[in-house]
Amino acid sequence: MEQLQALIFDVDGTLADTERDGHRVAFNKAFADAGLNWDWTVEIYGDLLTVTGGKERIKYFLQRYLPDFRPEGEFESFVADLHAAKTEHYKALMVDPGLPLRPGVERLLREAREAGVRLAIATTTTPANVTALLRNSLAEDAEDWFEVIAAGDIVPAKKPAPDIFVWALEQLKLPPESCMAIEDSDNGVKSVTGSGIRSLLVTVNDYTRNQDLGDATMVVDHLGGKEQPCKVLAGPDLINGQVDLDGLKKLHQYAWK
Ligand code: XBP
Ligand code: MG
Repeated sequence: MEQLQALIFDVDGTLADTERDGHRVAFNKAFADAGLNWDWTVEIYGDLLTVTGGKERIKYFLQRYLPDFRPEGEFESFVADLHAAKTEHYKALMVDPGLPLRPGVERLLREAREAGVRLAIATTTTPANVTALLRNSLAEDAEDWFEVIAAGDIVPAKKPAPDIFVWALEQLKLPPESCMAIEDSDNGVKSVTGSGIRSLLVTVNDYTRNQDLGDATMVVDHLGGKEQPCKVLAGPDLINGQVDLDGLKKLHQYAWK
């Protein structure tokens, strides 16, 4: 049985609840700047989240909601430019007003660091967005906490494809048996499972709590803490109100028994 050597975190929806009040707002600001009367409401955005990747999400939106739309210039550069503008807005939102990390995230990251458990990120979002979130919501040097930051277009296929987790494992030089993934969504669960990682903790949020998270080892509402105990929504109840390193080590054994 391999010991737990590394935790690989998803970002959006896992480290922080970035979608509704972060990415969605940034997209709408970029649309307004471009003179487009597109409004991604909280509800529409919930549908659009079935597609990961901001550029891919814009294309999905057009195909599904505005199939006759034709930009003036070349389509791919129109999407790329719109997405680049959105990223600038997102980075600004991470500074003002900023977004808090989800309950228990900082506590668990600090505990893992102190115990020498290696940390990595595997996310579909643009690398600059990861930097903005980590620096403004965790610590100025928080990027250095993660040995590997696997993000965005670094791989050809985004979640639910396994590419981003496979790439993170390759950079860590670790087998799937030594790692646990922490995710928030069905696309993330499929990506993790496809990479061969079987230890999978899911922390749901408003957009993902009703998704099919079948292959997760355990599902919780958040990582919890003394003041804000978490609830186990599926899987073995190996924690007492908060997800800590001891609980994750038990979960890892359970996943690979
Ligand atoms: C979530 C995503 C990203 C973000 C938007 O990534 O699918 O596309 O919604 O970010 P994850 P970009 O849950 O894997 O962290 O616009 O930069 O893609
Ligand atoms: Mg996510």
